[in-house]
Amino acid sequence: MALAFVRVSAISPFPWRVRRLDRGWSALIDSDGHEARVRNIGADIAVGDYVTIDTGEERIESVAPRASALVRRASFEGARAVPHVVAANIDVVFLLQAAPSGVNPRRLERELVLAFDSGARPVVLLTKSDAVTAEQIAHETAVVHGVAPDLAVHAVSARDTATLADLGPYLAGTIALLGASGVGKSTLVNALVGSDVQRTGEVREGDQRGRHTTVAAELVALPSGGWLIDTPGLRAVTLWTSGHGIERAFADIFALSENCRFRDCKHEEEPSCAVRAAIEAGTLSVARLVAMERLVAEEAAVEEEQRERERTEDRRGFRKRTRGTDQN
Ligand SMILES: Nc1nc2c(ncn2[C@@H]2O[C@H](COP(=O)(O)OP(=O)(O)O)[C@@H](O)[C@H]2O)c(=O)[nH]1
Ligand SMILES: [Mg+2]
Ligand SMILES: [Zn+2]
Repeated sequence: MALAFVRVSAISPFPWRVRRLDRGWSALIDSDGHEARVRNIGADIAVGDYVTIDTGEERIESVAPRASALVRRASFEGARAVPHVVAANIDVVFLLQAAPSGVNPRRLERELVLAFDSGARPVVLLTKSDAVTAEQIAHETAVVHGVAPDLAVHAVSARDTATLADLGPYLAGTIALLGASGVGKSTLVNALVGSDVQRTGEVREGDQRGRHTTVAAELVALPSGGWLIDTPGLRAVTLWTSGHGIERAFADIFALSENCRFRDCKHEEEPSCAVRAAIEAGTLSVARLVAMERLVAEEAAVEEEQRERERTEDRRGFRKRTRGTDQN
């Protein structure tokens, strides 16, 4: 393993980094490449967190404030919104789209909102470039720029490592990978790391039933000194409450709506609606507007659930105080 390249500063007040989470346990790694396995008692931690542990190396004592975090909604159980921090302290989010099957603008928009909200920089990778022509790459790049004109786009192939040279500037930091199942995330991780650290679709196809497949996110050390976080099993990317992710991912629509006559224009029946005018002029697609409205609604639902939960917790807190005991 390329442990000698771990970049956590030796003088950091948080010398350990969470490499992976297992049920109730964390696998940690320090700047010297030492590994530790500690309990997660009461600690709210995520892969990528910087932490301190007790001298007995048994449990996590404290967690550094996160510089960035990729957060999605984890659970629909009982209609309760629960956040899931997929990766913490990331610099870049690679959004993978397979060039042969074509960019999925709706998925890209959704992942872009998540990436912008994380605080990290989104970068699009058109994968499996060996399987398409230069014309197809140009076309798919245009599709990406139709979603977000300023995004960096790189065509890469795990089968042609020369294409990976473009990614060099990103590889000193911590990178999270997002993309639909089968786009080539694990194959890319293996190509960048230079060994088969992640299981890929090819392996899985030959699997016998019942054989364990890893589904947990995991920090993988890069020879360049950075880190990659593959996110296997992250099929549905459901939004958590958004900061400005939606505004940034749909900056064109937000800019247009500045010119609607009414500040609270719903872009439906209102007169002098700049958004509908753009749709009629063919400069904005209805699908994109609908996609944005869906994401706005999704985020609003999470926020409403959060408010409801806070109200419930306030009531419980009040009951507790008046009774003086915690009954359950
Ligand atoms: N032609 C080609 N196929 C690729 C490339 N990268 C991945 N694949 C194939 O795509 C499939 C899915 O890859 P995998 O890495 O498991 O995707 P994941 O589900 O996103 O982790 C596998 O059959 C890979 O061999 C590539 O660069 N070129
Ligand atoms: Mg995979
Ligand atoms: Zn409008």
